[in-house]
Amino acid sequence: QRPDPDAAAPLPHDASASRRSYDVDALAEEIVEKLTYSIGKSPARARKYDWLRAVTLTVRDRIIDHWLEAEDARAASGGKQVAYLSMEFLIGRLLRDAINNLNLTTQVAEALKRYNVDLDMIELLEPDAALGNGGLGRLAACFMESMASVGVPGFGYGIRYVHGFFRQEIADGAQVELPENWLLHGNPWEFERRERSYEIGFGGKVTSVVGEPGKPPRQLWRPAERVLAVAYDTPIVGWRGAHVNTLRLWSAQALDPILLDAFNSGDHIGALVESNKAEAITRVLYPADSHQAGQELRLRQEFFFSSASLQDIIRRHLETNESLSNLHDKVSIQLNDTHPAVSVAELMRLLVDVHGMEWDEAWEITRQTFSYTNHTLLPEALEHWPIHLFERLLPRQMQIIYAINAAVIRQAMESKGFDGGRIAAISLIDENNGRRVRMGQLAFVGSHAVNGVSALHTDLMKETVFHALHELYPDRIQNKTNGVTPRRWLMEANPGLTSLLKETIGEGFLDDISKIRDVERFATDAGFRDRFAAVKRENKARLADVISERLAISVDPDALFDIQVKRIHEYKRQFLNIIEAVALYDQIRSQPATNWTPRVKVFAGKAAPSYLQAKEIIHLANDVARVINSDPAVRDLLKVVFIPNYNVSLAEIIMPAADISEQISTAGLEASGTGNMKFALNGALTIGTLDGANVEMRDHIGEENIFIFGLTASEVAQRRREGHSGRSVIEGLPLLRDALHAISSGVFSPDEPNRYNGLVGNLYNNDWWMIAADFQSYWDTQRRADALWADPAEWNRKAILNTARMSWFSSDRSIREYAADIWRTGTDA
Ligand code: NBY
Repeated sequence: QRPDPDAAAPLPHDASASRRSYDVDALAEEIVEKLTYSIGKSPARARKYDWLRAVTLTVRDRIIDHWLEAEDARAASGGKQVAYLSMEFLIGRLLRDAINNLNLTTQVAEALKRYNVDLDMIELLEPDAALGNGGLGRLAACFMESMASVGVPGFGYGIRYVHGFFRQEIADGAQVELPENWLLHGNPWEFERRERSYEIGFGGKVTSVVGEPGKPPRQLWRPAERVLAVAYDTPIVGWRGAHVNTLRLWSAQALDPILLDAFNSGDHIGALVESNKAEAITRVLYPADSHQAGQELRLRQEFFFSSASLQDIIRRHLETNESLSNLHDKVSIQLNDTHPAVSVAELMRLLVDVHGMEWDEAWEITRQTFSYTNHTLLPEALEHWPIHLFERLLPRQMQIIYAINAAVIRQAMESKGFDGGRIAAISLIDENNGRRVRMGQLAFVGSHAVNGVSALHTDLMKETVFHALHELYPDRIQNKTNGVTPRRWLMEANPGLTSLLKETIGEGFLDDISKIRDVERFATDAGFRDRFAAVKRENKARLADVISERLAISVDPDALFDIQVKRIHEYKRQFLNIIEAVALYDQIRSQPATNWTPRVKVFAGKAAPSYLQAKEIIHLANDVARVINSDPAVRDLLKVVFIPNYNVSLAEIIMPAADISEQISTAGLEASGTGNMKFALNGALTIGTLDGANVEMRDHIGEENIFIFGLTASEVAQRRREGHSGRSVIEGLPLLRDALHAISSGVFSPDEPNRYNGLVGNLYNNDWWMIAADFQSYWDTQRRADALWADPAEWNRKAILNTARMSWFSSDRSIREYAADIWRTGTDA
């Protein structure tokens, strides 16, 4: 028998001996070495993708040095670590991020130039890692980068989907979903860790085993099905290479890849059934961001990655600790929404059933270890699973949930005198809708801290969804306003602005983004304002090129770029924006003599494939675009553009190119928003409602530098209570009425005049999202923006103040707050 290489004591890592050089000669030499010996191509024969791979491997080596050091330092210190459990990590491309954070941009570009290869071109070949739907997944990616930058030792745990978020095409105006295939050319960033694999069970039975005298019987779960979770690790490097954390994604494999008995007896297909079923678990990302899929495969995904991550956390803990009784001192597990909430029950099972801990101690440790972030209050998005499905798939976890529920209810009755309605409100079981497990309640009671993602959202959590639980545990809910990483969303996405800032205020803001505020005093400096405007103009020209290449529509970079990019949802109100475009179109045609501001309205975003209204909104945007863009009467004063396949890489081009950022959700419904932050940091002025983080942005930027309109969250709630309907509003507003009439009478859909009857009818009949209610206020605010646009000095002054005052919305700040208030781990600063 050969020795097991993993069983050997780890060799000490001598950093200085293996540290790779950062100079251009060494880089150039090594890129060719990778090309030759890792890829098997000579520079003369290498194709673009070969260069990408060679550069990636060369950069990766430099990260690995830091990575191994970080691992050693971490193991030696025995300090507390964070495990960020998220079903989604919407990373995008990694090469530019890695090169930038290692400060290697000029050297790598120079090295490649020696072979006549352009770094910018190479970077564009990398596929986006689109392992997420939208804001929630992108937040997880920003948080990973910020943890590595501020020095929180963190592990991200998630799923290695073979197919990420679908690719969107627009055919005849409508969304078409195509499979995404990011692993097609292999993934040079990941390391398969065979030695880190765990068995995950499903189904089967639970039996009671009589224990020692005086001890309760032990429960033994015998799953009917078992699959293997195999780890794939990706290093995430922080700013200036200071720290490298690990993103560990799980892939599902069958324990027996082939059933030999079946195969040998001639059943070649049947021999593969099991492996197909196992591998299906990590095959594809669910593309819905606002309603629960409710399918068995989804629950399998949730349990699969939760159990694998917990088993891994426990194994790592026991490598350096005697027992699990100090688990909560050594690890903090953050649940990114309720998708990993089954972890609460699974950790209890592992502690009690597998590691023999007493229930009460296990419960204390579980609660001290977990914390939970809520990202939505929309009722249709709250996760709940039918009991029969849960019980069939996870029988032991179901028992544990009942036991937790009984204990929580008992405590609520004894300590706070809860009864009837309030017991029903806190119960982990929803008895009203065919008995379901409520994952929000489970995550809440299993955590020591629960947070919302903006101040307003956190207040609303206390008042609405978690009202009763907040009464029971008044200290548990806290706020952690979201943030975005300034490395990706300023330095990498907007190199022009970054250089201008460096020249103007020095390089300090690169290490400490709060120093960006120093640029405030240049807001009134005409010379600086012109240079700031010139950078914006260049970024707009770059976006105009993309629009021209992809859509063959020409737009003028000197027009006002008014941009709304995000998932398509009724509550985000892209419809309101489109109606405004139609109303403006009417006005331009009927009042040709007015001095209209030339505008380009840009839309992008994906609809969940089963969300029909959202798909109609996409169709409408495309129909309206086609008609307006081809009407000579508009004389290029208005263009409407829907850019297909919105993703992280496209966002990096769009965010720096906006003059206006549309953040117009129905107040009370957007938990935070993060696109709002990316736009404002890059000097766009926001038109927004008092929703999510817009409220705090107004406080930081100053109310005179942001366009706020519309009903507040409490006014929306009030109107809904009163039974608001759109009809009377619409009938009193000819501008709105005529625009809606145009839409519903087929002006934009002559091939199918009734196409938008449903969409428009909803506004008349109930106007749930307050589109009619907010229309006039929105219209007026857009015209105020037009007026300001006529004064470029004033517009640019405000834009500069936006950039100068957005630093608080860095995800570094968010992460420091999590580290201090929830995780109680250290940071560098
Ligand atoms: O999380 C978003 C919020 O809408 C946004 O306001 C916030 O800024 C952001 C980060 O906190 N929520 C979100 O993106 N949600 C999802 O993507 C999502 C994905 C899957 C499911 C539900 C929601 N699901 O149930 O499968």
